Amino acid sequence: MEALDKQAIDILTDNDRGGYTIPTAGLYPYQWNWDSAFAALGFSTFDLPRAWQEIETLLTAQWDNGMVPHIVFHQPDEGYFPGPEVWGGKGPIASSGISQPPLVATFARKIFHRDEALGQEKLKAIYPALVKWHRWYMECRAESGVVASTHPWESGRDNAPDWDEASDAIDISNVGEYQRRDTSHVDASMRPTKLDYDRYLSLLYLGRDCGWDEKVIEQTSPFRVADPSLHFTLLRGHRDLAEIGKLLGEDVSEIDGWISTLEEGCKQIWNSEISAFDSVNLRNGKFAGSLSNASFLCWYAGIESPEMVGHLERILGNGHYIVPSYDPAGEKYDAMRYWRGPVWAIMNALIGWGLEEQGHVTLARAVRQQTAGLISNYGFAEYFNPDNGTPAGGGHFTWTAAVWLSWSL
Ligand code: 9WN
Repeated sequence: MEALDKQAIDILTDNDRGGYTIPTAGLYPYQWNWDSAFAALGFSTFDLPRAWQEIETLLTAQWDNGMVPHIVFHQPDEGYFPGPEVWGGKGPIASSGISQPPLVATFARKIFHRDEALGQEKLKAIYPALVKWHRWYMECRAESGVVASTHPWESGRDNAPDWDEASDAIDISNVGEYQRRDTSHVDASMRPTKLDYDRYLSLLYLGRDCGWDEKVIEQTSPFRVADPSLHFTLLRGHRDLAEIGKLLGEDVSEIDGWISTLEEGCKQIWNSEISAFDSVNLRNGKFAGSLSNASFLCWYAGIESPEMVGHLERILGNGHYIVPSYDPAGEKYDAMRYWRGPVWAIMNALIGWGLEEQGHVTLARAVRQQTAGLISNYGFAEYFNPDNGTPAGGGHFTWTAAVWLSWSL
């Protein structure tokens, strides 16, 4: 295990670009939002000041309206598309125009416990930015009481089956020619399709062309999908933010109100037809019918569900590595294609922590052991095939290394 610890530390160090960490060289040459939360957690196991710096750097990209972007383009790089000029972000640093699952408050609280004196000082400094970001989520994404994704990239689960039905409404006639870069780094069979990318770009242009005006986006975008990854991570994030606020002697009544709203909102993403948490298209009320790894983030959010326990036991019993990003029994299951099947160590970490906190000790142990087994047998890959463990996507991957180092935090 010591050799793997060293390898994981080397990955974080190699991917460090000075104050921020890239997910992996080539494929993802910028700072990504939820990747950085994991990077910070990983760094906190061997370099605490660097861990805080990762979060601080991310927050320097915060927009005036409170949004913390999903990609921060610190230095130009030809290897990624769409880059800063395509996005036309409105923040103090070149960035994308959407956010990503808000893990930072939760992870900052974990990092705080490694040195509470340093932690208290750091939390005090970042608390206002975190409150502003979470308020932006409540005002610009949670108008229905449930947290909506305005772009598949915002949820962090780009080509999940969750978006299929809702994406049919996206007009791609304005998209034109463009040159993808991802498929020059990774085999196209493991990535989203051309149609997926056309749709991603159409939504991007819609946001950019209205100057990222959230009201216009809410009123005109064909795509607004309430999604368990954003809903559960924000609910969990609010809980940790409230604890941070109390620690700092702040009035947290506004945050408590957000928690109640989102607890109530969980009912809206419960699909009784499949007895699971699911995504729902807010434009027509249709459920996606997708049991995904985000469905299993309920425990991370402090929400109990015997039915979800049942699903996880079934998938485990069928001999798959857990937790696949889409139900292997589902008709859209694709074991190597990104968020349509593969296992992601980061999602496993969130799910495993949630299970443990809610007292599902045996399942938590199974998720943890399988994740550790996948990494030790197949390396620090971006994701893994649930049928046989084959590593897929990018390698030398920051958040997979971070999961390896920080699971016990
Ligand atoms: C778009 C960096 C990111 C992750 C996402 C993952 C993938 C980007 C892409 O890589 O998305 O944001 O270009 O494919 O889906 O969760 O944050 O690792």
